[in-house]
Amino acid sequence: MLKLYTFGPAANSMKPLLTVFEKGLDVEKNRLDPSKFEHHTDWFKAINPRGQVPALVDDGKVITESTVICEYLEDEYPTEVVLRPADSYGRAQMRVWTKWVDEYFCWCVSTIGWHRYIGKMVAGYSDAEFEEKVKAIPVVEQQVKWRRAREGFPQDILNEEMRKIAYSVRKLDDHLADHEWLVPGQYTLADICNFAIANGMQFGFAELVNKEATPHLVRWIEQINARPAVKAMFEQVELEKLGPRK
Ligand SMILES: N[C@@H](CCC(=O)N[C@@H](CS)C(=O)NCC(=O)O)C(=O)O
Repeated sequence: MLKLYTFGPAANSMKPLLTVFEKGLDVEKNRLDPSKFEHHTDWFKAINPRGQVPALVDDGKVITESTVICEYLEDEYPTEVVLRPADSYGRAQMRVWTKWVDEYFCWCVSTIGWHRYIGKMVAGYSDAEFEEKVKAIPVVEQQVKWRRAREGFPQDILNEEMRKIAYSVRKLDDHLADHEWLVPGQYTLADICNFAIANGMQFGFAELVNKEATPHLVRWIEQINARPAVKAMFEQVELEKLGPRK
């Protein structure tokens, strides 16, 4: 049976979760608790040496990288629900959007998310306990991010990330003004992967994402939330609770 490791329905973890629900695949879902640093435990690093979610295990084969997992599921598990265009040009358009979310959009939103939430999450640890946890993080850049979240990100970095977020939501809204979905004519992995980052911005970044400033982006977010598979996913995989250690 397929095994999927995630933090629950948010960010990169949401991409394969949505894909699995859209396709109706039978998958064992394993939810890791980031506040317990479960993704940096030896058992999980044996699955993904980078100590990051999501990760998929298919008959002993490990697949990492959220978008790659989604494409793998499409390749290996064809279903009536098809999440990629049939033609090469359509697929190319889809991959420009998935590449953009992986390399640009996800990172600026994620840095602000770390600034707002991860600092609070690790506040309950003493310095010595925190350093012990950081030592178990395999990716140096991630160690830096955990430290910055605890100490507070420099204001110039936060300003630059907010500028990129404002640019990103404008880009999405402008495109969606003329298109129902990101790739014209079909709901695809481009929508799933961008929605995984954009959903919730109407609350967390309400000054940027709202019915007046970005009506088309809000319409697209609502349209995706109304899909039966998306509703089922949210109902079945409750939101990961982030907060100080009890
Ligand atoms: N490029 C990777 C990024 C994975 C990633 O950043 N995962 C986050 C959760 S959204 C994570 O595991 N963060 C915990 C950490 O790095 O310590 C992907 O798309 O799967």
